[in-house]
Amino acid sequence: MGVAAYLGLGSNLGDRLANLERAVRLLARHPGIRLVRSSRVYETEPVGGPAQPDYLNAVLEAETELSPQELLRACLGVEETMGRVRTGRWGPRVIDVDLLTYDDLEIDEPDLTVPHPRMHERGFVLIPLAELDADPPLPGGRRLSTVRLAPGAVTGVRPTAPPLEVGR
Ligand code: GSY
Repeated sequence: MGVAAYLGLGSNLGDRLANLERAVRLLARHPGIRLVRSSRVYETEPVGGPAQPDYLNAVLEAETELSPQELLRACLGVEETMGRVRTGRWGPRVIDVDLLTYDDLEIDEPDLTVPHPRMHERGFVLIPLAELDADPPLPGGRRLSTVRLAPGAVTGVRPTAPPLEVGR
């Protein structure tokens, strides 16, 4: 029995749904990762950065034997395999694979902060995550019931496709 982790997926370039599906296949192929469930797929207005296309976002529940650092490397490996070009921190991308939570651990290292430090401000993370977990780990021990979202953070988040097939 591994540790439960949530991963955030996002894409706003090319065939966005195909990109999410490919990321799922690549993650599922990793021997230390078992994908348990996916949220539905949401079309979401971009948050931050330059004018850019709308995203598709989803959240995956995983069970893993990997350490948080190994799981992060696996996520970055998927981005690399899919040819993500880093056009700046907030720019458009073929795929983004974020490690959102790892068990109930709070990690604050130069390359890894868990829970993801901005996840509680982002409707495109919280709405799909809430489908999978009514009380997920959030930064600083916050509870979902006390989170205040910015105006528009939720209205820009629309369900558009069923959960990604995780192959169980
Ligand atoms: O943090 C992931 C990349 N990203 C996203 C995203 O995935 N969805 C939306 N709606 N806006 C975003 N801005 C950035 S950066």
